[in-house]
Amino acid sequence: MKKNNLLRDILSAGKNPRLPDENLLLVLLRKTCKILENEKALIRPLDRQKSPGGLIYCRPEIPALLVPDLHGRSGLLPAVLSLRLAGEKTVFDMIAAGSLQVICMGDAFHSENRGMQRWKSAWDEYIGNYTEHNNIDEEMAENLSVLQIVLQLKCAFPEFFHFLKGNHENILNREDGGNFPFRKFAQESHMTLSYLRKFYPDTAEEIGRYEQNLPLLAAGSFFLVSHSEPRRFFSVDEVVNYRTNADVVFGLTWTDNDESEEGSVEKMLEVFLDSPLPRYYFGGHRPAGNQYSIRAAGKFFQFHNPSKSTVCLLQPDLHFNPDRDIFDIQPVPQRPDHD
Ligand SMILES: [Mn+2]
Repeated sequence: MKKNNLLRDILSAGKNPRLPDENLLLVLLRKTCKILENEKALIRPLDRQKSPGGLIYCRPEIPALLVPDLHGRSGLLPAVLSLRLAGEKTVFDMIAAGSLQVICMGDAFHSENRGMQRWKSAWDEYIGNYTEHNNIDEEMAENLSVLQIVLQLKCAFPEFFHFLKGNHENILNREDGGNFPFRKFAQESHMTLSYLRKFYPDTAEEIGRYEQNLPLLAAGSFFLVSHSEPRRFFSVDEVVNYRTNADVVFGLTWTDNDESEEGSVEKMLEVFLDSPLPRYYFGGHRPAGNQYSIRAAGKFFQFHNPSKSTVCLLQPDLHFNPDRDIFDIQPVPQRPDHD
């Protein structure tokens, strides 16, 4: 797809999320899996089975833009792509030119508080085996639009767009490999899966395959990024071999606030990185303060405010300054919220 058409497509999916065509989604999922299963060892070291491992290296010479948990917010990535950094090119043009990389911190699916009322109404639809399905349709239109945008970006710019696995990347409701079903206002995981089984019968398995191929940890020159704070210290070898180590998947996607073993962040920064600049670790997962929370003795910056569009820009060779580098962008207008 031509770059201009791709951007137009993404902006329109963000503004008006629709249930995508199943065949289109399957083509995108299979293409993305092929990319993820063949990422270069230089940027994604291979595990013992010769599959790309859980660690992805960012390009050290260009800035990295971190995007927190998406949770069905279809307007967030389009707003990121439309952003003009330093009043010049848009993020989309910079990714296309290879002068910027975007790293998403996981959790594409499931509106949370924003969709509380809708989840409650969707529960009745689920009980009725989705003979009625307006509410769940609306929820899934957002989730699948976000997924489609992520897949389109990964296919178009495989080396400049990365999406890390979050705890919500568990479409098949697995209770193994460090995964657990998600439940908040209803049985969100079960409802999502049974919706796909009914209306997109071939899609769930392919999303499952895609999710299992996502990396867990991104490393730049002076920073690390994962969905949640590390539960304990994980070595390079453990992270690379995550496909056969449930503890790593669980420990980098599910850690609650104050559940991280003391010193984990500091030790990982020391072992994974080699930079003269002060090193920092970034994550999302749990809603964090107004703009960001600081944990791990000032070394872990958590930013994820579901009612804001907060991003973080990390420039090479520039000392990280949270008040300058973590900022809100203008969201693209979306359908009205439900609570
Ligand atoms: Mn999460």
